[in-house]
Order: sequence, then C-alpha cells, then structure tokens
Amino acid sequence: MTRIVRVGAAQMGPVARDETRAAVVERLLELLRRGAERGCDLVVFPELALTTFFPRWALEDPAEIDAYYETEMPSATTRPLFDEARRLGIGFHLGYAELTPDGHRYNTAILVDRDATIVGRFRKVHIPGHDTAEPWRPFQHLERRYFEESPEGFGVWRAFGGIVGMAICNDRRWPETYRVLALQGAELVCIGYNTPLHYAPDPTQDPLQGFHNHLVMQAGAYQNGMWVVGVAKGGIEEGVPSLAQSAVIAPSGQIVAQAYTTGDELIVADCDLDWCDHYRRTLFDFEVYRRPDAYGLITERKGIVPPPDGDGP
Ligand code: ING
Repeated sequence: MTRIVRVGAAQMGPVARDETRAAVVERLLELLRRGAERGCDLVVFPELALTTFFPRWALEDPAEIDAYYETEMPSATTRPLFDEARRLGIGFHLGYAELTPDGHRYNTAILVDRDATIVGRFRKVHIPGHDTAEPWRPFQHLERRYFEESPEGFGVWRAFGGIVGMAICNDRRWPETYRVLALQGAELVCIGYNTPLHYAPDPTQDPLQGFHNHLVMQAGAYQNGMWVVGVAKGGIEEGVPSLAQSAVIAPSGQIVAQAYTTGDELIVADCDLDWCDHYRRTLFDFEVYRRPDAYGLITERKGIVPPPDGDGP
C-alpha cells in the first residue's frame, strides 16, 4: 500500500506590524480550510507565521518585544486553529516565536497531528543575522538578538504514516541540516522561511535569492532522498520585499508544486513517501556508500583552517 501524504504548502503574504494574532489566525484558518477542501493530510505554514518578521527592527521596549512571542501553545488566540484542524481531521506545521517559562527565546515550529496533538517541536539551529543594530542596513536582521540557537538539534517524528522532520529558514541553507535529518530516517521535511530579497552584507546575492532558495532545498531533497516542503511568508512586509516561491520538492530534487503569487496561497502535492527509496536504496544508500571516517572535519571543525604556506602537497 503506497504511503501518500497530501501536503498543502500554505504560503502567507505579509503580516503587518499592527495585524492582530486573531486576524492572522483567520488567514491561517482560511488556508487550512482550503487544504481540507483539497484533501490535504498536512498543511505547512511559514516561519514566525503569527506575527510580522519583527527581527527587522531594533526594538527597545521589553513589553513590545515580548508581545511577539508565544508563552503557551495553543493559547486562547491560537486554539481556534487547533480546534478547526481537529474538526477537519487535518494536521499542520506552524512556526512561531517561543518564550519559555524559564525565559528562553527560540524561533520555533511544531508538528500537529490530525487530532490536534502536538507530536513534535523544533527550535531553529542556525540563527542568521546579527545581535546589535547596524544603522548602515536599510533594515535589520536581528535574529541573533531575539533568538537563542537551539541546544536540541534536529529531530524527527513518526506522523502521517511516515517519518517527518522540521527545519526553519536559514537551516535550509546548511547541508548538514538535511543529512542529520535523513540519518534519522526523515522522509518529509517541513521548512518555513522569511527571506528578504535584499541581503545587506552582499547585495550581489539579491537577484539570486529565488535561485538559492530552490537550489538548497532541491539539493537537500535529492542528496538525502527525501521530500522537502518550503513555505514562505513573502511579499512586501512592512516595506521589506520578501521572497515567496514556496515549493514542494520530491526526493528526485524536482519541484512538483510551486507558488506563483507573493500572497496567501495554498499549493498541494501528493508526496509518495515510498519514493524516497528510489534514492535511498540506490545512489544514496548511506549504509553502503557513506564514508563517515572521511568526514571527521565536518563535526570536529567549525571554521575554515587553510593549509600552512609553502609549496608541495
Ligand atoms: N532568513 C534568511 C534566510 O536564511 C537571510 C536570512 C536574510 C538570508 C536575507 C538571505 C537574505 O533565508 C531567515 N529568517 O533565516
């Protein structure tokens, strides 16, 4: 019996700074209902889906900062999403800013099963950007001020008939993300993202944002024989043009569904989890072909260490 998960990538357009959680939840409910109409088993929402991408500002008021985080999940505001998902019998993946009871702040995502049970929680591992305001930038990317790097790493969970992993935004650019998930058996990886089109440290990358976005997810999918679902919060959010181009990518590396707008848009794909074996039992049979004995530097060394000066091999 084939294990097909019908996945809905629920791309969002901009969330305004003054948009209430309730208003955002209404948008998420609309996308969830569209997913149910399309027969989805799982609907994947973006990173930090409940609020505007607040790391673009150097906020000073602790109350204002804290207002962007969730201290409970679900809360009274987000519970309607869980209740409707349960009523529809549909699972979802949701990204949000998490403030833990003991004061830790993470860029977090959850995996929620069809009965509205939270089956998995992931906290972003690779935190990009900077931790103090840099006035030279047209807008900030202060994720390193607002979020801690997860101490938990990458996990997988048995759900929707397969093994599901999660990553968030910048995690998708690092090949280690996909490999660590694949080594745990992940067959489907959900990745939300908020990606400005302008990359202040190197604007030559700006015209390549769409290419880089698909490049890394297609490579990750193909090199690890797994499905990758990348979901944007895109469009011009508080004056910052952000990448959309959400996509569902097969273990072959092919894009099987792609958003064509920069707003709220649901794209749907039937993900045959058994298709992973076309790659995992052949070209990328890890057990046969991988050489961990040759990869030591990947975990032993953080930065680049070039060879000493001088000639010779
Ligand atoms: N955003 C970005 C990402 O990795 C970034 C960081 C910003 C990359 C701008 C390129 C340009 O897609 C998050 N939220 O990680």
